[in-house]
Amino acid sequence: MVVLAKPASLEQISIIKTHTSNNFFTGVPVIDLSRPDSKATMIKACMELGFFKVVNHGIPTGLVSRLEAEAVKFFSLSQVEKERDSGIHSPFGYGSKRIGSNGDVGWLEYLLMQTNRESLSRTSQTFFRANPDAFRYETESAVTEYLSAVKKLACEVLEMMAEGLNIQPRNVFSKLLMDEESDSLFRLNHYPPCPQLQEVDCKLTGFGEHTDPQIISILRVSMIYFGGPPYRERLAPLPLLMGEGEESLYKEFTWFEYKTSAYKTRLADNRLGQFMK
Ligand code: GA4
Repeated sequence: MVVLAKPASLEQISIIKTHTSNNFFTGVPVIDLSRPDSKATMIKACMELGFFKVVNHGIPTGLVSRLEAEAVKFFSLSQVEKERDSGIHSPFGYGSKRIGSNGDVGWLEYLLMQTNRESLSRTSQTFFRANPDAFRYETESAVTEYLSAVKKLACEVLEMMAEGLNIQPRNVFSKLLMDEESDSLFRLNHYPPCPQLQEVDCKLTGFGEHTDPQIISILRVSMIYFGGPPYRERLAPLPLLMGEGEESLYKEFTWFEYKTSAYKTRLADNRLGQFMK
């Protein structure tokens, strides 16, 4: 059976409505990892907002610029070249406008890769192919070196969180990313201008409103490392963090069960709803 998909159109994409900040929101908290109070400020940011920016994180800017340059080189290729083997490793590799298979669309193009060693080399072939053979190594080393640095940072942040919450052992969260079977992903997004909307001075959301289900998402510019647990891992509140007699609001489920059900729905859907007790 051959199914002809309708091309993604502009009407399907959500338009940004800029929020005017209210008196309570004073901006995204900045955590300076070189400061002795960074653990405490991080916990405060997690409790109040669940979102923060880290500075003095130790990822060399040279590493970020190298990978950005490789990404720019890839996205400047012709459409035919970029789409050469799209679909082979779906949903990984190159994609344009369509995010997932449930109708989410955005004004962006992207490269999506799995970060485990063997899967990385499989799911990043399109990216590496952007270069003539002799230079492929450049792209490959830019990706692997960046990923190893960002994973180290993700683990450091997760260990600071565990310590700040007095959870033992301190690698309770980071060991999930260190696990050989960690289901982590890497996404490189490119947001091209949208001429039709520029004419009417309207901004477009490159990527629709959504919630990432993984343990941690580390974003620079738009190169996102999604640190996820292994499939078999059960997701439940840590008993240590529950009050006496307090019960989880959700039924127990594994990361595999959650992911399988979530990825059948759209980005803005309430994906936890069906796991409520
Ligand atoms: C994985 C990482 C992010 O959480 C996400 C996910 C998105 C979704 O939740 O709908 C995707 C998934 C993620 C990978 C492939 C596509 C898109 C579901 C899916 C089947 C928000 C993203 O950027 O890609």
